[in-house]
Amino acid sequence: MGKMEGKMKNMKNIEKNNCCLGKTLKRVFLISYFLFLIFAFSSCSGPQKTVSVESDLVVVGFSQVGSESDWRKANTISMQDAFSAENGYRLILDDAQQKQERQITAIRNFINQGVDYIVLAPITMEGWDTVLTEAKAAGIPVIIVDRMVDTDDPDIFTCWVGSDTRREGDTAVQWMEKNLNGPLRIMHLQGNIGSSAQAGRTDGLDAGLQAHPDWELVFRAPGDFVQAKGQELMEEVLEKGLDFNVIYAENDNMAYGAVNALKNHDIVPGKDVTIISFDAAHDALHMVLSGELNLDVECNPLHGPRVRALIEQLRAGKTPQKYTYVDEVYFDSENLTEEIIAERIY
Ligand code: GZL
Repeated sequence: MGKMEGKMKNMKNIEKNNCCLGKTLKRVFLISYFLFLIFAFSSCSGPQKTVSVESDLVVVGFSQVGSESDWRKANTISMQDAFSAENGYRLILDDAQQKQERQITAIRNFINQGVDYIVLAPITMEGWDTVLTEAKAAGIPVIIVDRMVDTDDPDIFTCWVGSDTRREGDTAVQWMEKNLNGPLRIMHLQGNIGSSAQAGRTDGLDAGLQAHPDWELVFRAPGDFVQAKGQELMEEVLEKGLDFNVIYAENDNMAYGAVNALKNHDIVPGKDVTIISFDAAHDALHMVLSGELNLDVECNPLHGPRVRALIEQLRAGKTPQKYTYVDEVYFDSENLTEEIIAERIY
């Protein structure tokens, strides 16, 4: 074989070897690339949730009234924050859209699902004995939050946390006695009829009417704690030409509606007519500062941490206090500042 041929053959051998080497390297690259992809995708899904992680969470079924007001929305957020997965809970939230029958159905669903705890914000006081007895028979503790249930058997629920709405009504009447002179002609916007929130605030006003012969109730109707209904009732009173100088609105959202109607009739809210409200939600407190509302009695919705504390006592085998009332204040132009509003959560 001549030198050239020899060189050519060597060249070919080198080429062949290079070619094999190239194929080998390509194969190694492809295999390692696929191995990389498999690892990457399997690890980026994060820690694999196993059933045991889910089943470690304490399951709380929460039957909520609805989303009718600023208060209710703040209450729901407070419950969701308190019963988060990070805190070791899974919250099943049911919004009853203001219907008791939906709450009763939700509680039965919670029983069938075998939740660990049931929390009920009852839209009205009556009508809970049957379904809460079923929950008790299923061995599921029931915590009542916010409004009260009316029952002959208080053992059908474990404990309650909420506001003393009669005290709220009395606070409003005391403020009226101190700050309003002369005959009062009162227009009364009530919340959900039959709810303990409405009953307490109405009873407070009725006690004031009883004690003051120069206080007259010129109009009373349920606005269901809803802004649109508050405005509608205010329009009705204005169209009837009723003579009033005080509006007693059982929550801020109905007060917002009344203020809108007054403005539509060139009546200056808080000046031409005194406006009393309840809840002390953020927007309402700004209206107290601006003078559109004259008094706002606080009703604190931040029950999430309170209900969680009760459940954690139960989980620790302790017996919580049967009834826990939250402390509340009132706001008017004398005691309210922007700083106070800025510090408040809702
Ligand atoms: C009060 C709560 C009431 C609020 C309203 O405890 O039940 O329901 O005052 C809400 O704003 O709709």
